[in-house]
Amino acid sequence: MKINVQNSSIGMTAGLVSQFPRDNRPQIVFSGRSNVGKSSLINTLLGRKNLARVSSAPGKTITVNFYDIDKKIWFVDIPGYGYAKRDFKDKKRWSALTDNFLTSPCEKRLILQLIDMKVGPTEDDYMMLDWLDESETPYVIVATKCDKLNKTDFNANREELSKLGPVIPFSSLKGIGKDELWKTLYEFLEN
Ligand SMILES: Nc1nc2c(ncn2[C@@H]2O[C@H](COP(=O)(O)OP(=O)(O)OP(=O)(O)O)[C@@H](O)[C@H]2O)c(=O)[nH]1
Ligand SMILES: [Mg+2]
Repeated sequence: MKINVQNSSIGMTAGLVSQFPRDNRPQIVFSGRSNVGKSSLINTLLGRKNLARVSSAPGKTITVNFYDIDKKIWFVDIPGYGYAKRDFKDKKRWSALTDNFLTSPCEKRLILQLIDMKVGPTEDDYMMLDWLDESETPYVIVATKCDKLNKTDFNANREELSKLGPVIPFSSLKGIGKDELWKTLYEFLEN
């Protein structure tokens, strides 16, 4: 598969299950707590400045955003979890929408589980990883904002995270990890 990332656009912004696309395109899903760097990661992978909105107000939107990548795959930005200021009603809406998405049928779906490399895994991250293990959904851990760590902490935290699954350190700020992540995505898509 050859993907022309230049040919990408916002495909669908789904606030309701009925708005999810029903086709058999492979999906690359970006999951993680609010503010972990999901939108920045999507923009960096696509070499775009602002396709995915980088927010100054975290956790605002509760939609599943589908980015159409060269009419071949979907990049799926699911709403971030663990946003403290969200009220009960919004938390319910969040879990209903994301549960429905993650359990919706798809022939080929890889979850990129984003974990802030400096903060380390949160309770919510562990819950998500447990769910991924139990449901046998393939995933790769992307350790975001890796530019914030010195070499010693970088190595120590990579080691810790690798106990949870395959890890790719990433920095949208510095462009670190972009090639390695694309390589992993191609391997997934071609197998
Ligand atoms: N130092 C550093 N900061 C980053 C990096 N990636 C993102 N950020 C910053 O982290 C903040 C959140 O980034 P977003 O990409 O909007 O994160 P998000 O997970 O999409 O956030 P929500 O959609 O609001 O949940 C922004 O202030 C970014 O500038 C990175 O690689 N390094
Ligand atoms: Mg975002």
